[in-house]
Order: sequence, then structure tokens, then C-alpha cells
Amino acid sequence: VSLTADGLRVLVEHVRARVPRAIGRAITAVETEGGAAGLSKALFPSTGRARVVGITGPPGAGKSTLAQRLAQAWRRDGKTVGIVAVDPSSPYTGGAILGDRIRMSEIYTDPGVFIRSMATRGALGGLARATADAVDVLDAAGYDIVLIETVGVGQDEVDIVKAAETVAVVLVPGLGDDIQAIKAGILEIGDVFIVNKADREGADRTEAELAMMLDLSALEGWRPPIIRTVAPRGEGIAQAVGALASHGEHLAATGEDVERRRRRVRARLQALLDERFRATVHSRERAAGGLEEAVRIVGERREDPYSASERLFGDVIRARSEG
Ligand SMILES: Nc1nc2c(ncn2[C@@H]2O[C@H](COP(=O)(O)OP(=O)(O)OP(=O)(O)O)[C@@H](O)[C@H]2O)c(=O)[nH]1
Ligand SMILES: [Mg+2]
Repeated sequence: VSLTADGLRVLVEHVRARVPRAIGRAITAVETEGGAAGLSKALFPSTGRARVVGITGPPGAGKSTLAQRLAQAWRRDGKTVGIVAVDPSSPYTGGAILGDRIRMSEIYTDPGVFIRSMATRGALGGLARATADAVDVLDAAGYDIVLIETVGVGQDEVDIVKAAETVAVVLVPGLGDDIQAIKAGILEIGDVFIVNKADREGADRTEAELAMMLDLSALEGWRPPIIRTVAPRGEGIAQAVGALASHGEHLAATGEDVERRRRRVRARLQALLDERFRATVHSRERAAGGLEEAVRIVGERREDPYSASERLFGDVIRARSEG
């Protein structure tokens, strides 16, 4: 996606007017590295209004079903909703949730809801960057709530969902040992816990285990509530909406929202700098005095890795300031 100055101006105008095709195009543009910077700069003054909520959990836990139910509930409150789904294994289907086709398909034709899946291309660090930019697009388009859905399996996904102010962690009964495996990664980022598929056996146990873990971790201030849901039937959705809203109020009342925003900005700046530095090193990879030459020299033990990296760093800085 390459845009002329005029094209960029028109695209920004249309995003701000919430034209769905323009929003789609803008997200495609930020997905490709080259289109990101110009568009994000132009959109930035229009951002900062949306409430950003993350939803994460194991594959197939019901995150998308919950997201659609939450969107439905928020719409009833008169709020507009943008959803960004990162690397879903089961994509949004256009509303075909068993037993509720007609009512769910409403959100797909509702101009107050925008749903977009992000493709996993290239490095995950790049994906976190693209997701943050996509959130900005939806924010600039004026959606009241932007929901980020991501499968919570590793640190990279955790980084993605950290772009949210409030994070809901979705678990399901019968995870057993899985809960131990994932807890290190995602339990600590949960502001609200949702035990979905509560129609299945074992919801009591999952909730009890979760409550115990929350007791063990030293928490001050906000105690993450545990909500049980049966997403396809809409059960527990009102409580989930309430818990997410309460957390938002808690952040505002304690001033924690400012601290969280700073943390987000810091992570984003760091990621952009890392990406830029990596790209610069990469562009000089095969040049004389570049990375590959250093690999050879260190490999032949003619230089130590520290001296080589210091030299490369110096070269990169010099190359940037000269050109
Ligand atoms: N029994 C039962 N099934 C559910 C519930 N919630 C979701 N499901 C089903 O579980 C399956 C996966 O739901 P999704 O909403 O796609 O789950 P997801 O977490 O978004 O999946 P990925 O994005 O692929 O990780 C679907 O067949 C849903 O209909 C629930 O509360 N009870
Ligand atoms: Mg999903």
C-alpha cells in the first residue's frame, strides 16, 4: 500500500468519518510496515478517546463468541465497538453461532460494529506494533470501545494484549494442568477472569482453583473478579460487561489509568526503536563491515562478540547520522 499525500489525507478523512472500506484499507496499510508510519502519524491527533479492552485465553476458549456477545451488549448501551482479532485459529464466521444465527448476524451488518482479523505475518514484534496501530485506526474512527482478541499462549501474545487498559482472561473448565502451564503467562495480566463454557462439568473446580491462585498472589487494590459465562447463550454477559466497566472506573478513580497509559507508550516506543534498529542492522547485513562479516570474524575467534557488537552498533549509528 503506497499512498500519495492526497491519498493519505482522503483516507484519514474517511476513517474519521467511519467509512468501513476506508477503515479496512487503513488497517491493511498499518499491517504492512511501509504504510504504517505516515498513516499512524496522520491519525494520531484523532486518537485517545476509545476504551481499549483485551480478551485472551487458550485456543477455542470462546473468546470470539464472548467478543460478539459483549459487542451486542455494548451496542444495546448505545456504544460503538471495534474488534481486532489477532491470529485466530477459528475465524469470525459472519454470525453463525448455533441457535442464535439471526440475532448474532445483526452485529455484522451494524455500522456501529467493525470486526477485523489481523494476519500473522513476519515477526510477532511486528504484529504487536501492527495491532497497536490497528487499535489507533479504530480509535480514530470513533469507536467507543476497541476490543483486542488474542490467543494467550506466550509472551508475544501477552505483549499484544498489554495494549489494552483492561484485560479479560478467559478460561474453561477441565483445563487441569493447562491452567498451571498458562498461569505464569496470562494469569498475572488478568483484570477480570471469565470461566466460559460454564455449562460443562468442572466449572466449580476451575473457579475454586482460580480463586486460590488469586489469593496466593499478593494483590493490592483491585481484586480481579471471576465471572462465569455460557457465551453462546449469552449467560453471564451482563456480569462480564459490569466487571469490565468496574475495572475501568477503578483505574480512573485511583489514577492507575495514567500509569498504565505510560507503560503502554513506553512499550510502544521501545518496540518501534527496536524494530528500527533491527531493520537498520538488517539492511547492512551483507555489506562490508555488516552483520555477516562480524559473524564470520567472531566465528573464526578473531574478535569477541562484545567487541563485534559494539563495533556494529557504532557503525549503525554512524550510517544513520550520515545518511
Ligand atoms: N458448550 C459451550 N461451547 C462454547 C461456549 N462458548 C463458545 N463455545 C464454542 O466453542 C467453540 C470455540 O469458540 P470461539 O469463540 O471460536 O473460541 P475462541 O477462543 O475465539 O477460539 P480461537 O480464536 O480459535 O482461539 C465454538 O464452537 C463455540 O460455539 C460455551 O460457553 N459453552
Ligand atoms: Mg477466536
